[in-house]
Amino acid sequence: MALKVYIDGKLFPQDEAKVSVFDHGLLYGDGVFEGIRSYNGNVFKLQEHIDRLYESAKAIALQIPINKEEMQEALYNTLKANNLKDSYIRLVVTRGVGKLGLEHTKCKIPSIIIITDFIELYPSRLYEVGIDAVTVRTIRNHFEALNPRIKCLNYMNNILAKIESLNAGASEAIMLNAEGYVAECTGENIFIVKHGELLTPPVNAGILKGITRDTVIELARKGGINVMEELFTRYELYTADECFLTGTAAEIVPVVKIDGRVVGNGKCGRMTQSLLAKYRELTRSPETAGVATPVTVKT
Ligand code: PXG
Repeated sequence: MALKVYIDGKLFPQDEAKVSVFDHGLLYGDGVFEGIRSYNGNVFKLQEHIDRLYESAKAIALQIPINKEEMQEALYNTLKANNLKDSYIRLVVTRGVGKLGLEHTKCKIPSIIIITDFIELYPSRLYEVGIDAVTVRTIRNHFEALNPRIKCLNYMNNILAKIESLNAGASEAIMLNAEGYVAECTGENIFIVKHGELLTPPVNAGILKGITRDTVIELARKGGINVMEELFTRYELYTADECFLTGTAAEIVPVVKIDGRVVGNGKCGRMTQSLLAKYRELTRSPETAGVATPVTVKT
């Protein structure tokens, strides 16, 4: 069955879900988005994702034409129309249709797009054997140029980094900031473990304030683990006991090699394993999985 896609208040079969070539989202990457997951009908951290979407929009002076409650309702209706319980949800707000030229005021009405799709899970082996990452030359956008806290439609900075890592034969790129401190990966935040403590770059390192990152910090602290949000360099990466990445799609992925240096014992570390188990429990148990979809959906 064809998926139905929400565009500006209406649902379209996926083949007919189209936007104008004059939309500034396409022409300039002018817009914002969120990537969200639902687990067994529960949308995980929905309020946090919606809040971040509206803050990203505010930061680029884009006024979303519907309020947060209406956005939530539109999202649920789209999930319901597609009968999806475990899904990947993409909320997109573009600047809308305008004339050629950068002036955002030429675009009168922002467009809202909601895609709900089957989630393509990462191979389970990846969570056991881990991934190989490299640090790349492409630095993360400087916060004074384009603050990485804004989850905007222009991902070229991240794509260039990803290309570098793939060319180097590694599956993920670790991006540094303009000062040479570790920032984040192309679509995930980064953590290291050293002497039983967790270390992750602070938001002012110039990163996206990941919702999975925040969840992992909370889970770790609840479990009595000391978590530090501090700047660190490649040296700390190379000498870490464990390293893992966090993101909505990937959840928690172990990194076992960085720039050819084996991390820890070269396998998924114990703290990574335990946090992944806790994260899975949190997302998959109905009491903690967040907002339940107020609709009946098929398994
Ligand atoms: N950093 C960057 C640059 C990201 O794009 C994260 C960190 C992790 O944030 P969350 O809030 O997910 O823990 C991201 C997230 C997509 C897609 O469709 C992208 C992300 C998440 C889900 C889907 O490309 N990026």
